[in-house]
Amino acid sequence: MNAAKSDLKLNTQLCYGLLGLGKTGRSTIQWLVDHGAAHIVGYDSRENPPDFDVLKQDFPDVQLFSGANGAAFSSQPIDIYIASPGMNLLVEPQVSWVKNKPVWGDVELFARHIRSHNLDTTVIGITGSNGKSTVTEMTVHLLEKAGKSVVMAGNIGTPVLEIIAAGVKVPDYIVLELSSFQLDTTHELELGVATILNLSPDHLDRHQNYQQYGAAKQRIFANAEKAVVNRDDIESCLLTPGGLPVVDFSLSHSSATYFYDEDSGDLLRHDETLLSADSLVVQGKHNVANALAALALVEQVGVDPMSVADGLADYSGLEHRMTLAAECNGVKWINDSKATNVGATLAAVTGFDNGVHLILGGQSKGQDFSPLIEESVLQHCAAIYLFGESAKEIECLLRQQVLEVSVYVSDRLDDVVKEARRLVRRGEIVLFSPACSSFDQFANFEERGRVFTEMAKHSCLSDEGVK
Ligand code: UMA
Ligand code: ADP
Repeated sequence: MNAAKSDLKLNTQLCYGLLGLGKTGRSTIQWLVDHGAAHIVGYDSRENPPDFDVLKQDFPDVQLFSGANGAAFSSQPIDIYIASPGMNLLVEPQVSWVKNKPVWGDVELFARHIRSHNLDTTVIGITGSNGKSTVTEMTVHLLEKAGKSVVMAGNIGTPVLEIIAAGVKVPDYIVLELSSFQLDTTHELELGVATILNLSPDHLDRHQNYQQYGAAKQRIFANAEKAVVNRDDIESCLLTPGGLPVVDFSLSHSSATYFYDEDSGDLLRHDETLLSADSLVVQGKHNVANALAALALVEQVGVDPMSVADGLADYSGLEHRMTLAAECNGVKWINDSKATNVGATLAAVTGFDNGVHLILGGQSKGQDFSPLIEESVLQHCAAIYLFGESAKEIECLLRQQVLEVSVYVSDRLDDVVKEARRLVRRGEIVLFSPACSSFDQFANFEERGRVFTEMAKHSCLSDEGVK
């Protein structure tokens, strides 16, 4: 049941305790200050969080603590904690601090503001294990094509409070990409339409178990008016509550409203052709599913999909997701560094026929890698290269069976790239789709993708290597 509007107004007399002082923490402090909060304190578990000095200078009235100064922070008279998504609330000392206290995220402040101020906008919420950013951008693209004003925010990169800052015009639509971490601390978000695009294991180092991860995602429907459902993904389908008006999409079930007809190569709404899959710039079947999802989402918020569908042909995709890094001597080098879980890598590998030289590795996040070594996946691969923290674990799994693919292991990405260059043959593909997060060796997946792209280009500049 929704809280009364009057209860959703910011209580400026309370003490707000911010957990995490990254992008989200900073934008939350700014927003709370702008809206008259009298008492704000903040903490980051990192000894020296990025731009800490600048933050202190910009907000001299906000008490900020970091690293070992947690005890001083937690002794403040905090009424409500506002947690950044990167802050793990299941470990000490955070778990003790927040016990018996309300915990919100920036999305909760956003939701309360929209409702208590009756802002005239429709909010669309997108979550899922993979495809969130792509579907978020595609949805924005379609709404813009329909002539609407639209802004996107959330996990895609812009903290949600920045888009409702004082003086910023409220758009017709707000498209939010929401992570499980953000949903975990969100309670009152009203959405015109919500979707869980798919569900596969991810972030199991941060959620108690897979069920809790799914439960976090399911919170997206708490106050949603409508839903979009992926008919091909039983797990996310099961998380969608009955009783919501649903539009579904599928790559394999022609009974779904939005369907990809493999015979004709067209994306359909029932029997009507919307556009041809060939006209999409973004590659792979999973991106056809993403396009269907975006079309279903805009239909659910009152836009005629027929009149805007061809707009998807201009959508060129995000970097580090199945991006062509280099091409030479008949070999394509693909950068899919954003594949930070097994589900994303499965979609990438199985999207090719065969001859894939697959590079995997990084931080495991507690994942089970066994789906990657199924015969149905390995049949697409010519060789597998493993690097980084999880290399040994994946290697041990692979070596449990008789392999027809060669396996090469090194701690270092440059070593495995050199080996791939030596082994790859004309007509084959080098696919960098690591299935792991990047933090063991890189600042983030973007840096990892840039490093791989440089290595791929360098390999191409050299004459030797590809036969
Ligand atoms: N951290 C600490 N101690 C703290 C706070 C953070 O060590 O006290 C670490 C975290 O473990 C993390 C980093 O600092 O490694 C940043 O965490 P944060 O919560 O401060 O991050 P922000 O800079 O505020 O960015 C967050 C989202 N980050 C995370 O969820 C980790 C961004 O999603 C999001 O774009 C941004 O808010 C705006 O909403 C990034 C992300 O990696 C892209 N998301 C994960 C994913 O997509 O897999 C969920
Ligand atoms: P997210 O924001 O959920 O991480 P992205 O659109 O950034 O999703 O894509 C992340 C990774 O998942 C990329 O490797 C991409 O190729 C892959 N991917 C994108 N859409 C899907 C999908 N529908 N199913 C499986 N993998 C996908």
